[in-house]
Amino acid sequence: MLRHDPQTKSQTAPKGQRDAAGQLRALGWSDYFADQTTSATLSQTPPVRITQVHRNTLRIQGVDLDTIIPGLHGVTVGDWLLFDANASRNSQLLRRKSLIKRRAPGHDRKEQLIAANLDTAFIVTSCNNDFSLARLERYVAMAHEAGVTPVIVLTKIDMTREASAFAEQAQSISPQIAVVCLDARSPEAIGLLSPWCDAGQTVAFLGSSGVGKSTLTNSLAGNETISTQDVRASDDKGRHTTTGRQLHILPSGCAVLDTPGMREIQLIDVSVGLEETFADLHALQQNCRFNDCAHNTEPGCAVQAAIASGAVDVPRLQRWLKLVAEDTENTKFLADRKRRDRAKTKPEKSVTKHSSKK
Ligand SMILES: Nc1nc2c(ncn2[C@@H]2O[C@H](COP(=O)(O)OP(=O)(O)OP(=O)(O)O)[C@@H](O)[C@H]2O)c(=O)[nH]1
Ligand SMILES: [Mg+2]
Ligand SMILES: [Zn+2]
Repeated sequence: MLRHDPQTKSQTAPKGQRDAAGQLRALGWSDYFADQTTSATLSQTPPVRITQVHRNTLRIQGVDLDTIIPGLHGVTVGDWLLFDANASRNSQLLRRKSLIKRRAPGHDRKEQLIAANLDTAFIVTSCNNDFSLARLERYVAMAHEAGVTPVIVLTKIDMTREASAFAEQAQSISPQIAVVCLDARSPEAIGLLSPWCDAGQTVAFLGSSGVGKSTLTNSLAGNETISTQDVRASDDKGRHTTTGRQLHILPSGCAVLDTPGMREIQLIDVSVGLEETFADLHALQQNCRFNDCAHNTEPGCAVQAAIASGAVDVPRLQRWLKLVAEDTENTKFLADRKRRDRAKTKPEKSVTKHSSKK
């Protein structure tokens, strides 16, 4: 089994093997994935990570391997496959450590997988017109639901005198979430993000267009290979410069996902993430007299009592109720559609999910 054990490896492993372990670790391989495999499986189907997803193809990277293969259904950037070089469709998807998804834009409310196996989501916004507490809360709920650590990154502090006011607002979402303020172009940015960027970690930059996600990726990579573009001066909106998701494997051994600015993040399947993001309101709700209390005019409503005492921030309550309603509706719609589709058609062949040791 290709387990990660740096000390034993560096003392006992032959050079070739050590290099292989080092390469895998830089791609984000860890015991979590190794424990799903055996030496026999690994020798026939080596682990590869999906580092780019295109319409009909995937880019995969592994030990001494960096290639393009035909697309597979049901996978996303960051996924690990046990790669079958003879028939890539037979590759097996390793169980994910985390998965971030949203409701895709458009009327059919499909689920869109954004990224798998992230450790940290840097939720990026700028200290300007892009800043929106409601949007930050959406991202935080998505990250919590996925089991990914959310970190709020406020960029463009060099263009405002109000950085600390923006930071204070962002911190109001939860005292547990780290809020980092920086100039994405400055060398200091690397140090400020370094607590989350150790070797073997996978981090992603998420946020609207123009907030500095690619600039930060370039800063971490130590070069300027990814294109960036000025935002519109009139309203601070970006120009959707990055168009695809790409996992960059840095020489330091951290995997960094740069993503295109998302115009809309509709929540789906994030009830647990919302409970965690709005833990205070969720706890209060437990004390309402009725289980289905709408926190409106019902007698014995603990939330209304807290509003009366000044303990609850009313706009925050309104945002929470809106997100819970949206999540419930999208999740129900998708579940109903999946049920209808299952009744109508045979499922499309998708990559095999690898769930047990062989
Ligand atoms: N002054 C200043 N400019 C910044 C900062 N961060 C980003 N920029 C600039 O903002 C513009 C947009 O940055 P990008 O990195 O392209 O933004 P993005 O989030 O990748 O945008 P999309 O790829 O469109 O999603 C570029 O001109 C950057 O140089 C910052 O902290 N301070
Ligand atoms: Mg970009
Ligand atoms: Zn209530």
